[in-house]
Amino acid sequence: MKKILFLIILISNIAFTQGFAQTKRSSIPLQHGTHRLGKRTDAEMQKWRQYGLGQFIHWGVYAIAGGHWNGKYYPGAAEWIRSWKEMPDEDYDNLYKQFNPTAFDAKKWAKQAKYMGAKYMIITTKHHDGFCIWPSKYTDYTIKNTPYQKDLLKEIVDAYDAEGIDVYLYFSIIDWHQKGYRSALPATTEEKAGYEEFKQFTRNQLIELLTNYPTAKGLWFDGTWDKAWIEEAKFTDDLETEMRALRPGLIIGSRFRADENGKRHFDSNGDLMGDYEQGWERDLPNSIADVNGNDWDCVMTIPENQWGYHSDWRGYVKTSYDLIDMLVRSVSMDGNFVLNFGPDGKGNIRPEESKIAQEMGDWMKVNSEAIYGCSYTGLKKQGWGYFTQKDNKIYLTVFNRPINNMLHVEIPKGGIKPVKAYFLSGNKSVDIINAGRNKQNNSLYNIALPADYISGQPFVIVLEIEKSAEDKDIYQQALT
Ligand code: JFZ
Repeated sequence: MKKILFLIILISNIAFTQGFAQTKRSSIPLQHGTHRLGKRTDAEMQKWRQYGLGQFIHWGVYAIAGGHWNGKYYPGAAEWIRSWKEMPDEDYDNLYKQFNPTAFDAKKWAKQAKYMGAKYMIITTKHHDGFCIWPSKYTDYTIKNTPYQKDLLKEIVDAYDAEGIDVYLYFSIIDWHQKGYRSALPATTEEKAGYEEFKQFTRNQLIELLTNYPTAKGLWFDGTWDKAWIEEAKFTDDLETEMRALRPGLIIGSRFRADENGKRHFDSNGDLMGDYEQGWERDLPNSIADVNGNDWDCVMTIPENQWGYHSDWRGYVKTSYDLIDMLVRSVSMDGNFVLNFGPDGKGNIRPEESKIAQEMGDWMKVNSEAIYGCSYTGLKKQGWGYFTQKDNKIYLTVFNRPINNMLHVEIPKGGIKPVKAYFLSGNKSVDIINAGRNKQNNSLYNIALPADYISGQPFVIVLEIEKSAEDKDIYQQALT
């Protein structure tokens, strides 16, 4: 009897937890939907969640053109220049013969990224143009056939590994150089055969990358919006299974494949496909509600829409404080923030980017405790900045200092209570003023900044908390 009772409890517990994870799942039966419901809990993904800050690097032969051809300025994103009418395909496809990045120093890049505070990096192994920065044996259009010859990818992976920065491989499914590649469904028998070859080629390259660069932690896919690729739900699903079997722990975002109904990122049941949401591109969620409890990262450019090297940045160029704001904002909503760099054709990181890396690193040196391993607090967002949290410490990163020097904090009743507050830098303590309760009986506090405190940059106040029992002395709740 006891055993049966135990079993009933066990089963209902499982049903409850599974049911919880499945609340969003409707009953559409899918063969090629998500492989998993709910968040990954393994060590690799836990580590991913702690990164906070990452670096993206877009580097390829487009860096030689640098957003210009025949003296003309290309207004698009530099890495797309091959698609510009002013740039003949033939000219572009011969650029690799000049690719000789003599100033390239992977260790220097990795050291700079380390100083900036990046915990992971994403490198373009092959962008839409099809040029491979590793000596792929499946095509001649690679670094091996440039004057440089050496394996750039290996140099980069080794250098970042040495700095303890996890490497992720960007891979574009779009490949303008590959004969069989099509963006829309192939019509003729010949085209169909060509596309089959292209699929095999793509699979071979991915297996090659995973085999030859075994320390890479994951793949960052791009160019998967083509109709032709979307229609390949079975092939892409099988390929995902194969890659994951080859490399347990591998991390792949939601931008790899579509389900059998052509749904991308989220399958027909609304469930996330892949390990984290990969749709925040030069864009951030407004509030925690927008991320639906999923893991996510935001990839961001310093200028407007330039990923590869463009020698002439026009329009607004973000400052390090703009970017630090986005970083803290991302972490405050359980996301990672990834900042893009586009080195030039010689392998130099441009001065504007180096300056940003330096300034962000200077800030991180003092304040990274409010970033690494931190997560969403559940507290109501306030106008002065962002909350992040790790264990019993809540970090208040202040971007907009209130005119009355009071940092307002609202704590839901019966959960936690503040114990002390102090500056993260220098530990100087600050007063916590009890500001009563609001209509919902939440506790209100004002953290009082010293009026004579001056800071030229965003700063962090630590608020230590402890668990508090349900309050007995609450006022009668207002009736509405
Ligand atoms: C893609 C590429 O075309 C671009 O060159 C760059 O590599 C970037 C990181 O990725 O561009 C995109 C892809 C997706 C979106 C926007 C631009 N999106 O989902 O909004």
